[in-house]
Amino acid sequence: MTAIAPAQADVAGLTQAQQGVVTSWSCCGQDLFQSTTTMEVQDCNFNPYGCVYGRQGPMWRFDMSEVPEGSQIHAAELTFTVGGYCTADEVDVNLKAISGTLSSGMVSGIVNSPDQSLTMSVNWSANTAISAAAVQSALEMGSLVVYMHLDDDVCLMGTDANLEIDSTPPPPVCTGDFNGDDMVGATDLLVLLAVWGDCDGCDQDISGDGMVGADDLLALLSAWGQCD
Ligand SMILES: [Ca+2]
Ligand SMILES: [Ca+2]
Repeated sequence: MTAIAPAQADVAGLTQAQQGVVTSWSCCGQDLFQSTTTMEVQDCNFNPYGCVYGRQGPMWRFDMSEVPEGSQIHAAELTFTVGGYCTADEVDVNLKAISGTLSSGMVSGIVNSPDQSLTMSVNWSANTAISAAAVQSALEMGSLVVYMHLDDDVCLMGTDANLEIDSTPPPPVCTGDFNGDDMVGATDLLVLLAVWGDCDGCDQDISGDGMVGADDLLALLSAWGQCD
């Protein structure tokens, strides 16, 4: 008797899909997100109302599309590296799951109602565990946004963020097993034949061409028997 191997956990770094600077105080411009690859300080401090650098912070969007749909997130770790000496003892970090592309219109939601908010000590670099639940909901939404609220501009220069997650992919799907009995057999064949023809989005459309036909029948027959 063969023991069933446990599902392998994958540890992977996520890709930064967007990065930029947020200005979220009214005297520097309301809730503005500006994409930048350099994380340079904007000229907010020249504002006649006396705004200072601390009214800005970097924001990143991490794309979850590399993680298979249906994966279980076990743990996640956020790491910051700082380009120059960071004189801020602590930074506030907000995390929020979003769908679509990060824009100025999303900033106030990320600032005011994050999925998770935490405080980190930052000096050159820092890392912390973050909520697996927040990352799980990001997997469903498409992206996780990380917002770092700074007290000091020095931290902003060259700041970078990395997100590493530990997840287990969903169990493999057994092609052609439509009734879920862990084998491909006569019942599945009848299910397929019953929806023969145009069938957009059907499970029985194995080839994904919008119809159930000969290609799907061949795929079912080639998977005939016990599922792997
Ligand atoms: Ca079956
Ligand atoms: Ca088909």
